[in-house]
Amino acid sequence: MIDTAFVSAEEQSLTNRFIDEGFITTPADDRAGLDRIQRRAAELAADFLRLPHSNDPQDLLDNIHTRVSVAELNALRMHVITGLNAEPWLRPTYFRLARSTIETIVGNELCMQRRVNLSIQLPGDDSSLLATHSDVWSGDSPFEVVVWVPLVNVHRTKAMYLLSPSLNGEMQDRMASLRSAEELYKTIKPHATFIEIPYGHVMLFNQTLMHGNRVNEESSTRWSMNCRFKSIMSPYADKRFGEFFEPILLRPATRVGMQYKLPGGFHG
Ligand SMILES: O=C(O)CCC(=O)C(=O)O
Ligand SMILES: [Fe+2]
Repeated sequence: MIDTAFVSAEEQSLTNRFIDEGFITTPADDRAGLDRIQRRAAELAADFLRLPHSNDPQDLLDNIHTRVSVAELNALRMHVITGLNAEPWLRPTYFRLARSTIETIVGNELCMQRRVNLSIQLPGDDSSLLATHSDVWSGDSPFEVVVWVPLVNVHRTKAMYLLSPSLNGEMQDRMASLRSAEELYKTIKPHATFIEIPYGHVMLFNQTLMHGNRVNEESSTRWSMNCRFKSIMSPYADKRFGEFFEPILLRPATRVGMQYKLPGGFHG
């Protein structure tokens, strides 16, 4: 057991939340940065739909289902996320939204996913759902966390669900006897929470826990972004250093150590 005398009361409280609940929601560290991302997403969506730029980006995003069909949705999503990832400020800004929480939960020598992802879920649309999963099942390392950022208010089925850490192991053990993704969802449903997050807040969650989404039964559209972070020196799975992940913070002592060569004649 780690001696808790080495962490502040605030860090200990975040640690307990992450371990016990599997997620932390908190106000964005950089609200102006979040507003900039939201505004740019709305501009890109308006460009795709040949609409004038709105001075109420959140309203445009929430009500995009009145302007786009399910058939056009993926093209819209690709246009917006390609445009956002093309902004040199996107990733540093995204990091700043949750920097203090990432540093407490993950560390301060960090890799970040190279491309930030975007989900758009129109009310009633079953074409872009993510069935119950853990990211670790598809090549992510259990040392990674996800920073998940809604661009609109999310609650109930407009949000994503996460299984409680206290039940994840037991549910994984039961999986072998289940026949379908839907059966898995039905099994975990009583223990899964749809995480309500108001715009302006961000979430960091444990992606080793089962999670996913359902048909959005609310009356407005969900827009959310997600991006993975891990400690540079922690083990990698299929999502490789330099391909999927890029170092964003490496401390000078580590750089010195990585570059150091013993003088000739020494055999370390
Ligand atoms: O946004 C969602 O509903 C699910 C996101 C997800 O699976 C992830 O970020 O790993
Ligand atoms: Fe996931």
